This record gives sequence, structure tokens and C-alpha cells, in this order.
Amino acid sequence: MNYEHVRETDPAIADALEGEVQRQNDTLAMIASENHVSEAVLEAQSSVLTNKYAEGYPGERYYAGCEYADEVEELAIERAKELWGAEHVNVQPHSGTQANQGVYYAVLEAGDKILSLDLNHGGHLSHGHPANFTGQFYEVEQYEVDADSGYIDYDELRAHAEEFEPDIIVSGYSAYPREVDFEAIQEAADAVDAYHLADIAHITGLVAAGVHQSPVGVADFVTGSTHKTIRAGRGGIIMCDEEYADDIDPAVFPGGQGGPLMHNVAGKAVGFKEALEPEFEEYAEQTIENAKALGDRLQEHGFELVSGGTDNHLVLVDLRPSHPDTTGKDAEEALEEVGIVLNANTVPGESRSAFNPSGIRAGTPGLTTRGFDAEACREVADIIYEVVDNYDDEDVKADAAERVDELTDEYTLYE
Ligand code: DSN
Repeated sequence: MNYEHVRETDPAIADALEGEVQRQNDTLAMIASENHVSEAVLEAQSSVLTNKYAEGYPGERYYAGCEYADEVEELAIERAKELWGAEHVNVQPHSGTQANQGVYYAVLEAGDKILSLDLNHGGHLSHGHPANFTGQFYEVEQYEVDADSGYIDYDELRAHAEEFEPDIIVSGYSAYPREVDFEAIQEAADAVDAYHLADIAHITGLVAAGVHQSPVGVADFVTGSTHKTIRAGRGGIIMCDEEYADDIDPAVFPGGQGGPLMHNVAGKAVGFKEALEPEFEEYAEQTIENAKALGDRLQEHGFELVSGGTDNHLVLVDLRPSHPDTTGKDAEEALEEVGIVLNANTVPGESRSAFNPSGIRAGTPGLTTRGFDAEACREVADIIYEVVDNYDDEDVKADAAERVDELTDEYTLYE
């Protein structure tokens, strides 16, 4: 990757950009929400579309000169419709959180009720956390995963809905390793006449590839991120039936956002085209197979996984049973030292804090993009075990760093 123009203008930023390329090449990106997009997506995202204002929607813009912006946005929408089978798609949200904000703004009034999964149980800040506007503008109650199984208890969720009578139920999660039964949640929503928002931010790619059940056509609204498992340009997306199009579009613009980031919309369009290729389904299947291999091997080493395993792209390790004196932060920092980049994460029944929680979350989308197979993921699990088990032993960490180097040399990324 060549940043010659930036280097000429701004050497400090060129150093940081080149450093980041090197960092991504030389480390294992296992933050479950991250991935590595193609150079085609990178080119589209850094294109001259960054210069263009295009408030409005294709064919109905508030500014002149939007013919290419229209073409790009129309292609992004068409491809998204094909990928997820949605009737209506809005590709303008700047992020998954802003996609959720668009839905809330479209159908809720301040003070309305949200029922969503607790953050410590795998939910997301934008689902009603007190630190987010959703926790302040709406009345929020939260469901939890079952304390013994780690799975969502759909009967319990429905009983909670019947008691609370929410205006909207939110499904779709950030740290839930199991397949989500969107139909069961829709039944709960129907029972109390609530909307259902399925936030598939993490699993957009798995749903598009058909390796996870889809909420499209089931839930009223489906939101997602476009840069996680789907591996397109960075941002958010909203999908819904045609009947809600006139609620959603004005809630995104002008309701919550200004001009769309057309360079990012171009990156979304290019990534969606890549995801329509047959190889993408193999990628999504391999991502899940790799997460299962990683999780199985971690369990062989004595780690406890929330829910006992995974059906998707991530595993959530509760360190307390196997390593009661090691926090998620201790593990995250020691692993980063050896080149494994994942995040400390809260776990159900969390007894520490969000900053220094009791778990680690690890995902395989980035590794799978590099070409990792199940065997390579078992090697990663072995390294994670050695490091977490000996997190202040410098010799162990030096050996682990060499093993990570061997993997990054074998499974290369950017030029
Ligand atoms: N930050 C993302 C994640 O890591 O899950 C969600 O927004």
C-alpha cells in the first residue's frame, strides 16, 4: 500500500497509515466486529466521492451534480436487496448505531418502551444502555440469557414482553455466540403488538450467505453494519418492507443525519458485489467452522465458553472458572503483546467492571479473510491458552510471539 501523496503533505499521518498497514499485516485481528476489506473496497472508500454532497436520495437530491452519486447509491441498494432479500434498503446510515437511531426515530416517541438484551449478556449500547441516548429518551427494560445455559430463553422473553408491553423489541447482538431464533422473537412482538428491530450488525455476512437464519421478512426492521462479517465499506444499513420506506428514509435524512458519506456508500456497493460471488458463501461457512475449532480447542484447554460453544463467528470466554485471578484486561494486554488482538468483554453475571471485565471475546472473520482454516485456528487457541495461563511470563510470551509471526507470514494480508 502506497501513501506517497500523504507522505509528501503530511509525514506524521503517512507514518501512522503505514504503521497501521504493518500492524494489521503482523497481528491477528480477532476483535469479532473487525474484518479486512479488499483493496477494491479501500479504493472506493478513498475516492473523490468524499467531495460530494448528496443530501436526499437517488433522483431526489437537494444539490446538483449527483449523477454518479445516484449511480453508486442505486447499485449499493440493488445489491443489498439481492444479498438480503429486502424490499426496501437505506444505505446511508453512517454506522450500525445510527441505523438503529434511524429506526427508533422513525417509529418511537420519547418515553416509549424498548425491550432489549442487557449489555453484559451480549447486547449493545444502542439498544437502551443508560450511557446512550436510547437509555435516556426511552423507557428500557432488558432481558438476559439463561444463567445456566447461556442461551436466550424465548419463553422468558415473551413473558417479559407480556408484562412490560414494549413498543419495540430489539433482537440481534454484539457478544452472543448462538444462532438467534428471530421467529420466536417476532412471535413475542406480535403477542404484545410491538415492533421488532433485528440488529444483525455482527452477522450481516452470515445472514447474506445463508449460513444463519435471516430476520428479513420476519422482523419489521433489520439493521446492520456493513464492515463486519459482510466485509464491505464501513457504515450501517437499514432494511424493511416497502410499507415502512416512507418512515425510515426521512428518519435517516433529514431526521438524524446530514449528507451521506458517498465514498463509504461506494465502499458498501463494492463489498456487496464481492459478497454476491459464490466464494463468499464458502468464506462465511469457513468463518463459523473456524470459530467452532477455536472454541473447541479453548475448551480442551479448560476455558469455559459462555453457552458452551458457538454457532457463529465468535466465542465468549468467561475466565472466572479457569483463571479466577486473571481479568479480561490482563488477558487482552498479554495477548496484544504477542500479536493477538481481541477485546476484554463483560460476561453474563459479570462481577467486575466494563473496563476490566471477566471475559474475552474472540472472532474469526478477520482470520478467515486471511485464509485461516480450522487447524490454524486450533494453533491460535493453543497460543491463547499459553499466554493467558502465563500472562506475566516473558519467555512464554516471546515464544508465542514467534508462533504468531509464523502464522502471519504464512497467511498474508495487504501488499
Ligand atoms: N463495536 C462493535 C463491537 O465490537 O461489537 C459494536 O458496535
